[in-house]
Amino acid sequence: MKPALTVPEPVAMVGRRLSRWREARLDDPRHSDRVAAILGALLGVSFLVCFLTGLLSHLIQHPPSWFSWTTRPAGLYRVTQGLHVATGVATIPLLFAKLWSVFPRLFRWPVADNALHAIERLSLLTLIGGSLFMVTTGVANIELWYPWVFFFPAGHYAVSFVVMGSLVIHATAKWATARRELRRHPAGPREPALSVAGRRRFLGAVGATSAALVVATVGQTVSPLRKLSILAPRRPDIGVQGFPVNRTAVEAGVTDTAQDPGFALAVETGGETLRTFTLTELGELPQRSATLPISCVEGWSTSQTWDGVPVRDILDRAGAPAGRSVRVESLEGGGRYRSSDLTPGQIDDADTILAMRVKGEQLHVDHGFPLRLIAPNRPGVLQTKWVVKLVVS
Ligand SMILES: Nc1nc2c(c(=O)[nH]1)N[C@H]1C(S)=C(S)[C@@H](COP(=O)(O)O)O[C@H]1N2
Ligand SMILES: [Mo]
Repeated sequence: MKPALTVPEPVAMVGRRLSRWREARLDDPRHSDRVAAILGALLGVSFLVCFLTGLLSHLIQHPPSWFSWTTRPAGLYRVTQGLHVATGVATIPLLFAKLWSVFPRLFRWPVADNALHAIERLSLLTLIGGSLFMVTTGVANIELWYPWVFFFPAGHYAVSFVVMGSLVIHATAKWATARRELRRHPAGPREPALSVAGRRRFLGAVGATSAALVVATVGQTVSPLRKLSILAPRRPDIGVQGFPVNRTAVEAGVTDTAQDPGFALAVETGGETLRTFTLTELGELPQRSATLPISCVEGWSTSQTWDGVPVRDILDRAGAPAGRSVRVESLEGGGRYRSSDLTPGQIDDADTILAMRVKGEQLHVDHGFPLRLIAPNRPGVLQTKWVVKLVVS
């Protein structure tokens, strides 16, 4: 076929040499079409699960008008976000194995056969670059390390679309070859027994690395595996009152205000205070006990038994109009997580409470004393601590 591009002879010569080097590599079973196809299929599944669970998490935290998130099952978000982090972690060895396996293929001559082929090859740049960006920022976030100038969720979210777009182009281009490779008999006539063994050893090692990484992190949310969770920074059973704290009262600058004896919760609407409740008054209202998880977007979670007053009852007693959404505000002066919103549907769930106690003890100030919002099926970032105000819209 005629090359699409004409280039000076010295460049073409280097190109041809690289091409020969590549052909020699491709005889190795670890660089074969079959390995590329198997790793590609596994990556396709892990990317898709990771993307969909991530998209869901984004929609729950920034709901557009057409989206509303249910309160039941109470632990659903814990599962979807656990899957998001676990598939992301499992992707890392698969991704590096795939890059290593197909590396010789990047050097082909001519670089592209036609314009369409050139676009497909260019999309590899955004696919590879974007994927590396996703796993690096994701891991840094799980490990509580934020060396970035940009806001992590916004960057991570935006680049996920670049990656998925490039992945669609790549999967379309490779579909026929991958299908053929995945369908043919594993030890087909074209492959000597030795290469089958080499290929299997390679894939086995990659799979084992993925599994080991998942086991070493998933204990942050799957409690029975917590002792194996050596790569996760938090264990669900370690922290004040026996569970983790992300942001302490000192960090949030609320140590004094949270422990002020004159503390009172206010219910407001349209800039007007409908009613205030002292802690004694709240303690005298009918209490509700609920066993609910905190499910942090970073992949750790912990289930606890909380006691407090349903938000619905507080609003009713304040004479607030029903069917409105409510902004829950913290004593914390600034910070991204100083408030969160409740929809009418979420307020109607009797387990949406302002908790004063956990495990039968008074809440520790690091866990949100005097009041913390806890509600079913909600990302941790929306379980506002040190609640001082309910603003009815
Ligand atoms: N006011 C306030 N509430 C907050 C936060 C915060 O930074 N400020 N952090 C949130 C996050 S990210 C999580 S996961 C849960 C649990 O965090 P904790 O471990 O700090 O209690 O509380 C949420 N509530
Ligand atoms: Mo969180």
